[in-house]
Amino acid sequence: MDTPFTTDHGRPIPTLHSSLRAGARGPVLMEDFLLREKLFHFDHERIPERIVHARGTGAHGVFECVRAIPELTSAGLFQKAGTQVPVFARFSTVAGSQGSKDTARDVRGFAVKFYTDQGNWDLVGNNMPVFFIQDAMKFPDLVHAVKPEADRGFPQASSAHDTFWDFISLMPESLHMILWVMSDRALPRSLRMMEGFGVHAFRLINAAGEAHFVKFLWKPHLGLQSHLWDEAVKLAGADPDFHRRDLWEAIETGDFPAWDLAIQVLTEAEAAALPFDILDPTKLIPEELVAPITIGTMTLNRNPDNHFAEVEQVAFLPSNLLPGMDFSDDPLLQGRLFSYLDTQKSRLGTANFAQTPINAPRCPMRNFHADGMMQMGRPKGRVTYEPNSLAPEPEPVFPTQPGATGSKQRPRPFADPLSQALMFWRSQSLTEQDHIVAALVFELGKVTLAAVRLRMLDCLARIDETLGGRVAEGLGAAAPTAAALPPPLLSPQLSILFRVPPVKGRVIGVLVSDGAPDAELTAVLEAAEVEGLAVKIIAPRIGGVDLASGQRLVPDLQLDGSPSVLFDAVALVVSEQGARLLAQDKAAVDFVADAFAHLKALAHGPQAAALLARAGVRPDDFILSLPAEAGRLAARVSQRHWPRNLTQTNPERT
Ligand code: HDE
Repeated sequence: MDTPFTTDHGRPIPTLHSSLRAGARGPVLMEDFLLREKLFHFDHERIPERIVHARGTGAHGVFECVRAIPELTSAGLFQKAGTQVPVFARFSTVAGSQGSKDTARDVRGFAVKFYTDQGNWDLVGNNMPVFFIQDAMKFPDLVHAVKPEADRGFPQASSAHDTFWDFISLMPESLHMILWVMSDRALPRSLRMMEGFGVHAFRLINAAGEAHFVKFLWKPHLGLQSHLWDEAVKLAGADPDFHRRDLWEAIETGDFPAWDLAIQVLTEAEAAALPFDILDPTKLIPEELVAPITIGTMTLNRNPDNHFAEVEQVAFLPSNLLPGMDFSDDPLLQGRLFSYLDTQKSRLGTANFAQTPINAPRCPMRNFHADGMMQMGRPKGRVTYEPNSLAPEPEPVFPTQPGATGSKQRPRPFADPLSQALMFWRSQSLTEQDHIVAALVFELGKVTLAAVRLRMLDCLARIDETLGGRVAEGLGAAAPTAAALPPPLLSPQLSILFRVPPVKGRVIGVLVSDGAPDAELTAVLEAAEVEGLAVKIIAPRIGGVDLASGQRLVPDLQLDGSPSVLFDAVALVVSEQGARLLAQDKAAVDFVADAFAHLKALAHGPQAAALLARAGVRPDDFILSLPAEAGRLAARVSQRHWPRNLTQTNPERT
């Protein structure tokens, strides 16, 4: 760097390693303003973390309108296909604090700031289409219930504890969301492989002033994929930063993640004909009822320069809409409209937070807001009021559309909390149902208050007796009974396993040893290249191994600290002697045994027999041989071999 070090005020200074002292062993002098400035700044480095969504990561990118919708909205962004605007996206977990793990069972925040020439549009959504509650009044209660319990300060980043389930068991409206959170959607394989949802109904207004209800959906180009619970738990230890690293590395290597933005559009009459209230954020509109229309694509292509300045300081406001968009009267959304402004002031410390570079609009901004702490602008002129006769009036650009407002009241919750919970449950594959049951058994097993457990079982049985019965069985409790609900609409789109995801963006982990056959390695590398997959080479020592040809191979990772949960599929490229040695190495045996237990595709040459035997690997369709079946390994990298799942055949369980 050419720029010399300076004080915060620009005075050049040398790099300093010691303070100014009265003699070599004497006290530090108060005159040492350089020490004072350095410590002063350090002592003030922290700002309050977000109350929820504290742990996040983000990236810059571009959004392109791919389908103009002037018939629906007058927003400039959607007038012409091909219009591009910069975006910043932040993904987060909800419950944990900033230093918690990435792979917690949790909802993921999916917030996008679009910097348009009509100002910033913030679409502040989640990776699930519904929410726990219907009314902002209950939000502090929900968050207090899921956060560490007030007296003991734990558990961190976990809903598996008494207060959460106590609250949930008394809130029937939360049951639909609970099934989502207990499903594999709460364990995304990658932030790049999850959907996003605006959750609330919004309104789009066209130039003629006509309004439509709209729901926003993000669809990942890499498809939907999830971790197994056991992987998520192990990853929390092996790499608590798994998701942020995955996103960072994908962008660094030019493998830019992308999502389509789609809308579900309804006229007010169509919305009124839905079997539930469109203003109810605990309900989704099945894609089978209203097909999503793709209107744009977001590509994330640049990592932040500075995590604090960008990811920490980005301040989303659901109230940031474009002209041609409007809120609905969803009471949860209404509550968010003022809550986020409060949060930003308390986190960023000043009403001028919108002037920070990550938050500032990229279009001209003009109003008569004046002064305040940390004012960065220097507006010119003597006029900061209106009406005035000394400076031109600003044009009104954001006429508010009339909503469907009624008389003032505190109404009862939206009706029917159960039928969409049943739709979600019945639309899952058997494997996914197993996972939901296992998650509920795990979480409720952590609940120490028997009355809460029973109340929760009762809630589950009211959704579906089989669901309640299976969870009761897992807990060793009596099966609850309840009246059956009418059969629901089935929505296969709600199942992750309904579709086979594409293979792009996945990683093969190749465990190598000394004397490993070059041909096997080449076969894996070539197959990966054909499919556009990343490959990580793992060796017992980071210094490398000598292949059979004598060529030195330096790995990406050392075996200790690189368990197979980091990869989507694995290959064992080892010599016979290497396999025998690795069979004595716990990390290697776990590497193979975990890949097998996590139902992954695994390819190996004949020399790997000793290691396979030690790890308990049995042949099946996803155990492939090298070099011949390297292509099949690559083709199966985004899938799991569910029939291998022991829980389905374990006689103790059936
Ligand atoms: Fe938030 N929410 N929220 N929320 N939310 C925050 O705002 C709040 C809700 C969501 O990456 C906070 O800037 C209330 C629904 C995301 O910076 C806070 C209510 C949905 C993020 C806040 C809700 C969300 C937040 C904390 C009920 C999905 C992270 C820091 C009325 C549609 C944004 C901050 C980021 C963050 C309040 C409900 C999503 C405390 C009062 C529903 C993705 O202001």
